[in-house]
Amino acid sequence: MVENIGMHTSSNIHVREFVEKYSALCQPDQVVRCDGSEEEKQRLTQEAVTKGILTPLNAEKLPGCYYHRSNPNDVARVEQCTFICTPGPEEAGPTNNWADPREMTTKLHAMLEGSMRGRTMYVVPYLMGPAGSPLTKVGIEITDSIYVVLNMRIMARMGRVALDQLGTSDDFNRGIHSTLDCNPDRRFICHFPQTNTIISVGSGYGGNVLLGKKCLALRIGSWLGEHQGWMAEHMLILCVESPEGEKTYVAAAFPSACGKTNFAMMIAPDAFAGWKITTVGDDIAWLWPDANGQLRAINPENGYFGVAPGTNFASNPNAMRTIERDTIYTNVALLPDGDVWWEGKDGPPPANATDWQGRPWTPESKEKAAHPNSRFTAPMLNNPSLASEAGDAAGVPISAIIFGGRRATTMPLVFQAFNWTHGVYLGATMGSEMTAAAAGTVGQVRRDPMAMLPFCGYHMADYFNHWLSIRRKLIDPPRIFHVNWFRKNAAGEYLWPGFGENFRVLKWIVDRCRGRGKARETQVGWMPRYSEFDWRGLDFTREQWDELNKFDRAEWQRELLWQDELLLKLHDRLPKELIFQRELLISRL
Ligand code: GTP
Ligand code: SPV
Ligand code: MN
Repeated sequence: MVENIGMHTSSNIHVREFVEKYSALCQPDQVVRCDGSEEEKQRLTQEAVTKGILTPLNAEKLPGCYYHRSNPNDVARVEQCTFICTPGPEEAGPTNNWADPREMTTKLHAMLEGSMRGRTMYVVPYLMGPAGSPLTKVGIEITDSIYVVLNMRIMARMGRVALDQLGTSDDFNRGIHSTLDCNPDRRFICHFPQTNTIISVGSGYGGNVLLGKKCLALRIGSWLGEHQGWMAEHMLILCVESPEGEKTYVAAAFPSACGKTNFAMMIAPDAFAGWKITTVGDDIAWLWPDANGQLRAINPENGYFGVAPGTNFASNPNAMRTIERDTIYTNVALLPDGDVWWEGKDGPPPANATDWQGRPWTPESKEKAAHPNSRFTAPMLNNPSLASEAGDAAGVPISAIIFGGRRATTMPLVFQAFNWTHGVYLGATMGSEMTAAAAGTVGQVRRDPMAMLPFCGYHMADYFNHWLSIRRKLIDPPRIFHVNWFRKNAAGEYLWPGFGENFRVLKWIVDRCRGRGKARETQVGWMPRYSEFDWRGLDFTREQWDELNKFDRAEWQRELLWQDELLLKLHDRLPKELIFQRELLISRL
């Protein structure tokens, strides 16, 4: 007999039916319905510690923080195991894995049958978006992982607040997650947009299992957005406030592990006293044209699931302060005193550590102490630079959209699109080197349109069309830009200091949006002249600038051929605007 713990059985009959259906299938020993309370957090945390799922960290240095190691075979998103299950393959398009929804459901249900015997099933109601926002969505995630519950509690508005918003409606995302035996051969992350359902099995890691994040807020979200006239994007949202108090909101799409969290939490260099950057969101934006033709955005999340390596008090002090308390650390290195460490943290490497796989580590060790995709999960409210607007149901008005990739060659520091359509072309043809955030070949350049290649829940060409159609609902569309912080010289060194210095680029972008910044027209777009950049407090020579922004015709020709890889795949549905943009670029080159 299934025992009920926690909150009263939901009064929503659709939630009840959903939970009953999957508890009958998965056959857990008990069902725990989560209410999001502090008492519940304490109880589940204690249980996770008892079971060895979490290790308490040094209570003085890191109060309320815990450490987790995932299975070494399960450390990142797995794109080859991710499926969009629409009635026909053409809806998912050539950039997604497709499976027949009925066949896939049968296969997954067979794996789920009895999968929670001896385990607890947790029912996690959550909101993506601030309560009361027109775009906010309710999700119910069923999971057998206490780690998932405790992460969801940080990443989303979890518990009673979601059931209150749901009322008696059956309009909620149904998420089912079971870790099974964490076998990569039985790992599937499947999306069923038609029934607003997600089933994830065989993984316990991040974007595979925190179903509100990439699965609902991006894959299902993008599908809903296309049908309902809004956009779900892999974007940070920030606010730039000038010393005079002028606020400009900017959204930026960079692929996974390409700098969104850092950019969203950036601090302007000392020379720019009075300038303030605040964070609305660091990973996902939901955008919609409002009744006045203004593009607005909310961050649907409530926390940060951020990359640890490279995070330090010089690169991202706001993140360092954010993760000082009430944070879950996954796959970083553990120090003897219960502190944590990762490559690129402040100070010299520790003399002794335990690596992300639980093995002894010293600075002489050949392997990294922290996994390159090790992460922190931290509450948004911890962020010292949190924007006061971050929880606003009405969202913020967006003035600029930035696309950017990780490119060692070809791409200059920053340029501005000639117009919205050209900007959509820039986003659509964006390339970036692959990172450790997904299983695959790190460093290899691939096309990652709008940083959404792994996250677009429908046909990528229809997605481009959707971008173009949004323009028709905007009176003064955001200006669109392309940036690259990662260009290297022949010795393999970065040509641009990055991090806080990216503020100079941001300031130029804000000035362009406000009709103040100067630029020259180039083959690829509007670019700042060396003399038009604000260099106060930084010694960066014209020669460095020229190398950083060098236009190499041969590289651009190769770039155009690379774009064909993607454009040919999408050709039968590709909007003609993008074909024309490509032709225009060729003729300018
Ligand atoms: P996801 O959470 O995977 O979506 O990643 P993200 O886009 O938020 O990337 P994040 O800000 O976490 O940065 C990823 C890595 O890039 C970290 O190791 C950073 O230290 C590094 N990084 C971020 N910004 C810069 C930059 O301006 N220059 C350089 N060289 N590295 C950067
Ligand atoms: C990303 O890979 O873009 C992330 C981490 O933000 S995950 O939640 O695992 O997708
Ligand atoms: Mn991301």
